[in-house]
Amino acid sequence: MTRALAVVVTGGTDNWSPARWRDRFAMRLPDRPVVLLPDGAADLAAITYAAVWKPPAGLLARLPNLRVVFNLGAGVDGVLADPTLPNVPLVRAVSPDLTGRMTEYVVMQVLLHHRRWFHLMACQRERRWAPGLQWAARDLRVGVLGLGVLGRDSAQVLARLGFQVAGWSRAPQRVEGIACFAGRDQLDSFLARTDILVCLLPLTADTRGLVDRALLKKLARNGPLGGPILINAGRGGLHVEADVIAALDDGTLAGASLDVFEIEPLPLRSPLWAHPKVIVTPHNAADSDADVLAADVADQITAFERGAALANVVDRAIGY
Ligand code: NDP
Ligand code: OXD
Repeated sequence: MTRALAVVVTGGTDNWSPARWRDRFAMRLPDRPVVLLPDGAADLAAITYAAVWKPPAGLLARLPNLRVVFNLGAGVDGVLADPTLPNVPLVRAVSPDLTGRMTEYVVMQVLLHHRRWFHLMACQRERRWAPGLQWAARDLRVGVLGLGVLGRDSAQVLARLGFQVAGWSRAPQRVEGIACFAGRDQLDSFLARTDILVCLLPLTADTRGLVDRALLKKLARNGPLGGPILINAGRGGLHVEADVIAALDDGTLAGASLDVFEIEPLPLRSPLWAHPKVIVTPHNAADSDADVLAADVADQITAFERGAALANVVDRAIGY
């Protein structure tokens, strides 16, 4: 058996150009074939590993000797949505590089709202010298939905900056300096003490549509920002976009930073593009780095073939 690696990267340019990923893997795994799929001429029976980003449904099922699927992002909702996904271990991306990038994004967005970026930019456009009131970080309560690899790091860095930080997870957690809430029973208390809601949950059957109008109404309304703020860098399916827009329009939300959307790319017709209270970014809060991930996957393959257990294997029953 040749033990080839298939690279399946769909629909990307720039960072997600398929050839770019194929080249990085070929550099890291010089002793084995690295093939870019779909490729009509490829020997599918020789493929034992697949490194994937948004693989077309049904493609992985055509690899009869597949042993491991490595997802090139942290979120696996797209891969798990394929009903024909072979029953082999699914490994997701976890790396300090990815975590650091997400923490940069979350901290940047929290600071933009905290330091009144919309107000300052409006003043600059109008040549108006109007510093206004600026409160301290300790006056703001940030709540992070999802206290996993990414949420925990963002929460801890925000806490070090002085914000009052809480996190919400499925199972109870202990994170130093963070007020930890868990499960649906504690969700309302978590929301009631939150001025800025950061969403870093995986998209699962349990979390889809969680951030809806009813949830947004439960956020704190007595903070210094004039209303709560939503930052979603998890997945677009976590929020109900029509509810978010309605909440922005009627003042339930004072602002939002959205990196992920129900439909991506965000359709041109979406009012979010030009909404005066919204910062839109194109699902690049934390890009996967091809050099870092190719090295991580190559290391995992080497260790796996020596008999070691794979790290960061997804629990398919719970969906993350
Ligand atoms: P993890 O799996 O490490 O953490 C997930 C967290 O969510 C855990 O704390 C988990 O709880 C919690 N959670 C899951 N389901 C529930 C639930 N039903 N109720 C309460 N809490 C729940 O994931 P990561 O931190 O690595 O990544 C999070 C997500 O970020 C990814 O799934 C992906 O969608 C998104 N992402 C977005 C990127 C972007 O560029 N926009 C880049 C990278 C990731 P528990 O601790 O109890 O298990
Ligand atoms: C990821 C992502 O899941 O980029 O890593 O969204």
